[in-house]
Amino acid sequence: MITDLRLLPVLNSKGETSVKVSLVTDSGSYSASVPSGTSKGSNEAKELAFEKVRRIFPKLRQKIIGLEENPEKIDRLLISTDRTSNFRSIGGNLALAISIAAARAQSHGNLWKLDGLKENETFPLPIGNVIGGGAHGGGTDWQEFLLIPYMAKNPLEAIESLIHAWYAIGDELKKKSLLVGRNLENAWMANIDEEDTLELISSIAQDWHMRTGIDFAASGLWDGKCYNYRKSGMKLTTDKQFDLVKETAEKYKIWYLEDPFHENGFASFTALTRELSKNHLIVGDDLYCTSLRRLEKGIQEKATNGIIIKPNQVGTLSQSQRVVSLAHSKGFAPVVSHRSGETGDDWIADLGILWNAPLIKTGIMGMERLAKHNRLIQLWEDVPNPRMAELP
Ligand code: 2PG
Ligand code: MG
Repeated sequence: MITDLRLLPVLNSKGETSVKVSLVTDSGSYSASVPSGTSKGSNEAKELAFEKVRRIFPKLRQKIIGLEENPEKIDRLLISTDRTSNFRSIGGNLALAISIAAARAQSHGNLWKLDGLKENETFPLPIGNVIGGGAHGGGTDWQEFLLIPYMAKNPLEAIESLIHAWYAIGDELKKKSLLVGRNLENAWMANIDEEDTLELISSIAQDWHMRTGIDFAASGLWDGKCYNYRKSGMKLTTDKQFDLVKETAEKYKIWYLEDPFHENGFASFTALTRELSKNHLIVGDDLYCTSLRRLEKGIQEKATNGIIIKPNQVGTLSQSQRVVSLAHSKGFAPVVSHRSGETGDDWIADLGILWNAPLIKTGIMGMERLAKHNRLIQLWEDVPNPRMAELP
């Protein structure tokens, strides 16, 4: 039974005050902190400022104390108390902190086995962000240039190779006097355009036997008519953006393509998926916002073959879980993801295993990112019959 529930402020990696909840049951105390994004989709659950959450919290606390630690039931209570479609009243951030703390309580702190043990536990391959731009900071308009150590035999090998590649890229940028610093996710910021970035990451990916990816975060470029490239002054129509994305993917063999079009550009996604899905993973992030309704539309329109899962885009674990199940059943790869404003909490690592996700976006450096890697590294030692995910 839940005997106490506390709300605590916690600073995230952007220095903002985020929500942490600590839930006490007869068996112990379980907490959860929630992250915050920068390039957010307009269909995400509403995040409320900590002071507002503090005012709302007592009412919820009263309803939850005395209940069993049944996460599904608690999620239903959160949804019915809120009474809006996007957690406008109680905040998606507060809802998610409670939802995860409850699931942690139910699984005695081992979220990865919330649904019981599987015969084999599959560990997701990490996607590391090496060079940044867009809203996260950096020289390019595209937000993230990514590496995937798809041949890694275990999480330690995967993260070690990402760290080596990250250093190698930093050294190269320094040598050419292009390095500016690190951005929100500790990806390198440099005086470098898209093309030179692609050349650099392609050669590093080859050296380290990795696949490459891009998160275009193209909603940030879209003004309702065109995709605006602020650095080069280029303004691309939908058709021209499509050509650029396709050419880039083919010329540089970019396997992973996230949000190449704006959040309502379903038709562009469908056209790209029709042409590239055999050899590429086309992933919707702002496109779906971890919403079941939007994924249903994506399935119907064959918009992508992958979906980013960010529980704070929707507000509870059970809603996220339903999106993951639907994605799996339709052959869409679920990619569990961090946010640019992360706390030291590591629950996405557990969710990657629990949900059988082939990939996890975690970033590389910074303790808030390494916390997730460390959790995967440690679970690899503890979990019976672990195996790494394999990519097609
Ligand atoms: C993204 C994320 C994480 P943000 O766009 O995929 O890298 O960024 O949290 O700012 O939405
Ligand atoms: Mg994204």
